[in-house]
Amino acid sequence: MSAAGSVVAFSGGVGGAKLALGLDQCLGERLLVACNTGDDFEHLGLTIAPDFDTVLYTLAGISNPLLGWGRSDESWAFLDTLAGLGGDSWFRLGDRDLALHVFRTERLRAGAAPSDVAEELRNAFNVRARLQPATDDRLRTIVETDVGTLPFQDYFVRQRCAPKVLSIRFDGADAARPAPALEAVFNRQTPAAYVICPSNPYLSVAPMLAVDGIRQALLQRAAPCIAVSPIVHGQAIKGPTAKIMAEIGVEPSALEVARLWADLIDVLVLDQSDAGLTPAIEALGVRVVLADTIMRTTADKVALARVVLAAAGVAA
Ligand code: FO1
Repeated sequence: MSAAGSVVAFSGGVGGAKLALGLDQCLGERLLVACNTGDDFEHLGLTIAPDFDTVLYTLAGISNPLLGWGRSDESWAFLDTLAGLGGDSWFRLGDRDLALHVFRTERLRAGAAPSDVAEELRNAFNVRARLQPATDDRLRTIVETDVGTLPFQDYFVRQRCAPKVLSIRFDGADAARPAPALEAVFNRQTPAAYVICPSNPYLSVAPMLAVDGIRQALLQRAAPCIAVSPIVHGQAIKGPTAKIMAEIGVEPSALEVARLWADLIDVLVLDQSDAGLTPAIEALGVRVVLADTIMRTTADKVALARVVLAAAGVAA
């Protein structure tokens, strides 16, 4: 990837992947997407990296349009058969998706690094942008809840985010380093911009920012960092962001997102419907750009990506 005009985007799963797709259409190989690995887990003997896979399938044009995660054109013979045997079927692995998990698990077992496997998958699926796990080191999101300590997928999928969140921690983050491709961009090249995609700030972005090398890169950035608020008019576009914010005692609003990231970002892209928050956010030293941030179509995703790139002064 040439450094000139390159953009590093940070993404969680479904919401972040939508903007990543828009950025990919604008930038192609000038884009490097760092994917959250806090959701990764071992299940049925397989290593599963849901946010990476969601971004991969989305950029490859084969994501499940209804679910946002998993593949389109999916069949469920494996899962149905497993359920019939009394096996664990709460985490829905489709037949085609399963092949990817088997491939990744085998490659890791053979000694490949997660970021090498990511590159192999990106090539296999003909994705133009570079996709990388935020870190090759083990990092796991753990949710302390009113029903006990839950690994992320137990909280998110098995218990459908129903337990009340008390706190969230990222096991392994202290020792984790950015994936090598990210470190190279941070240290040897200067990207033209950083982008924080509209992903859950607490569950999807925070695990990446908990990696010191990533947080420091943003704190000491020589290029603008543009975030898109995942909160629109007090509601999460998708998922439990607003519920979690209420549970940990902060008001679900884009203003809180700006407070959380004030020292890491230069611009917060807000939905038009949140225009009233502009003065309070700009008082934090964060410039506001208003846009239509709800992305339904590919055209919406590209349009929002163009707004983000314009805010960063990057040619699309
Ligand atoms: N999310 C669900 O809500 N239910 C599932 O059964 C589920 C299965 C699944 C399988 C593969 C994959 O890559 C992702 C999957 N997800 C599922 C999404 C996953 O839990 C993500 O961690 C969340 O969407 C948060 O980004």
